[in-house]
Parts: sequence; structure tokens; C-alpha cells
Amino acid sequence: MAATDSSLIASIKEKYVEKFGSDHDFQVFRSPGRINLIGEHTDYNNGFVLPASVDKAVYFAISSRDDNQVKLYAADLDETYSFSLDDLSKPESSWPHYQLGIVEQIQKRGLEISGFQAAFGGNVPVGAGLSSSAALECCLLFALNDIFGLGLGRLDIVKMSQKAENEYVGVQCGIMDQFASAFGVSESVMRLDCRSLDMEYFPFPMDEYMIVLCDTSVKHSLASSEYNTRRLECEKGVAILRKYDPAIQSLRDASPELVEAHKDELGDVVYRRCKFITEEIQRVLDACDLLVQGNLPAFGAKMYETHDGLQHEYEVSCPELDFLVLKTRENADVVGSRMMGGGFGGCTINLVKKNAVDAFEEEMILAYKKEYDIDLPCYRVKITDGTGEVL
Ligand code: GAF
Repeated sequence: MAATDSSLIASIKEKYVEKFGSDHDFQVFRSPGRINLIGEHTDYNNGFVLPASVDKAVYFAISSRDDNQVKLYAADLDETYSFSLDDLSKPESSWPHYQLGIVEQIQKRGLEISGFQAAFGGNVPVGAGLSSSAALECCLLFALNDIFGLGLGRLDIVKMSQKAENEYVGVQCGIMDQFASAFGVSESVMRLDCRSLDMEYFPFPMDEYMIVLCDTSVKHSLASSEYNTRRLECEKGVAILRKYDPAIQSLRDASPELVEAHKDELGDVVYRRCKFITEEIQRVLDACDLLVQGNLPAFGAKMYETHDGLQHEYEVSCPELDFLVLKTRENADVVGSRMMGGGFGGCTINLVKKNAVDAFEEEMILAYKKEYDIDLPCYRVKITDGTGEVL
């Protein structure tokens, strides 16, 4: 599919008609991928994150059916999958898991839908850490909510999409990705308190700087097992720290000082995990203050601190990500760079002076090719609104 919104929309409409005919009305819905400026692995520790939804999105062209059949066409893969609402068993092919997971959540809530048919596709790079899966889940649930009048609010859509991922897909993700996709606001980042789910939007000044993602194009197999291990390590830390302060329910409630005071008892690995998380939660709050002051260079310095912590203390980076971040440190036109998302591959996020973006990309592409013999995709992203119907 081509890359602009209007061509993507035209293309998905065309695919729908090709597959399902033109004799009934259908609607089109859009759900974006997300970036995260700062606050990594803090969501499942009940801390703060600072994501935004971007101009890379998933589109569904969809209509209801009179029977209980679901017919899906994945336009980017040119594959179809059909199932009955009475049988949500897991197919070997993994892409329908997201849609099946959403239908399962609808049924678990006791909500009624009939069958539906949909063509979907888009330009969120898969496996690059932009949460194409959250976009898929939110888009379908938003669409079904609209078509069948399920009466769900955006927060229900976020929570049910996360549950679909946890329970059907089997990934123990936090709530950030679905939140960002559903609640994004153009040109703003959102500071989300992952405990209370309160959010505050901050305008992100894009006059001088541009957000550029550099896609390592690798996804190391450790990603999901290590993600779950990190969650357990954080829980271990909480269990130890709670002995000293019973009010500690998650690392959100602990301070870096408390972690330091119990370093020996936590043991090397758990200590480093807790140190990173408690510092990272504070970093999000500090970064928001810097944003309000319009101090992007100091904000960018925080991004580098985050990367250092993710690399050495939380240990979720990989050589390719470290290489790309290190490379930017020589470049005065880059004020901030770090790995983004769960880790072990995917993208780095970079804050680059606008007039230097061409040269930046050229330099990164050359260096990455030389080091890894991989063509480095670079994405210049704009912050857009979250999930909605395309009218
Ligand atoms: C993945 C998860 F899905 C998020 O919930 C979050 O934990 C992120 O990794 C790390 O910040 O994207």
C-alpha cells in the first residue's frame, strides 16, 4: 500500500469492494501507531509514560453481516481468514489472533454482535515497536462499537483491547500502547498516569525539531520472554521493598533512595531493574517540566539518560539499537535519542534539528549499512489524532 492517508483510505475501500462487492454500505475507521517520548517499561509498574499517536495507521473498511460469520481480508498480506462467532479457536496463522481476541472480549462482556466482514491494512511498520497490534485491536473494537451500538467509551475500548492482547494473544503488555492509539491528540504528547489513568496533554513543539525513527529492522527472539521476566523482576523488587514500607504496591510507590538503601538485599539484577524504573518514573515528570519550559535540548538529554538505563540497568536494548544511539552522540543536530518500546529491536526515536534531517538520515543509513549490512528505514513522524471513523 502507498504511504499517504488518502491513498491508504482509497486503497482499503477498493480492497473491500474487490473482496466483498459493492452492494452494501461499509464504513472506514483509522487507528494510529504510537511513539513514546520517554517513560519506558513504567506502565506495568503503575508509573508515568509520555506517548503520542502518529501518522502511521491501520485502516478497517467494515460492515455487518446478517449471519454469524466473520470474514477478514488482510490487504497487506493478501490473506483471508473466516470464522464463526461460535468458534473462536486459535488458528496457526497469528494475524487473526488480534481480531479473535477482540471478539472474545466482546462476548466476555455479554455484548451482542452479528457477523461482520472487513478489509484492513495500513502503514504501521510491523515489529518496529510502533504498536501495530494495539492499533489493530483499537481500530476493530472502535468500529464494532460504532456499527453495533455497543455503548462502549474510549476507556472501555482501551482496557478491552489490552485484555485481548493479554488473554487471547498472550502478550502481558501494559496499557500504554492502546491508550496512545485511542486517546492521541494532534501535535500533543500525553502524560498518562498508568495507575489512576489520568492524562494531561502537552503541546509538543515541532517548529525547530523533527521526530525521526530509525528502524533497526531486527526483532530478537528474546523480546517477549524477557518482557515477562522484567515484569517478574519488578514484582520481586516490590515484595522486598514492601517489607520496609507496607504502602508500596508497585515500583511507582518506591523512591530511588529506598532502592539504594536496600541494594544488597535486592541483589544485583533486581536492584538494577528497580533503580531504572524508579528513576525513569521521575524522569517522565522532569521531562514534562522541561517541555513546558520549551527546553528541548534538556528534554533530549533525558532521552539519552533513559537509553543508558535501558541498556545497562534494565538490559532490554540490543547491539543494533545501542549502535544507532551511540552514533547520534557525535551529531550536534540531534538533541535526544534512545531505543523505544519493549526493546530487543525495533526503532530508536530521535529529536533532530529540522534543517539537518536529510543529512542525519543519510549519515545513519550509511553507518548502519557499513556496520550491519542492513538498509535502515527512517520514518519522519507527525503527531496525529487517535482512533476514529474516517468520514
Ligand atoms: C511494549 C508494551 F506493550 C507496553 O505496554 C510497554 O510496556 C512498552 O513495551 C515498554 O514501555 O510496547
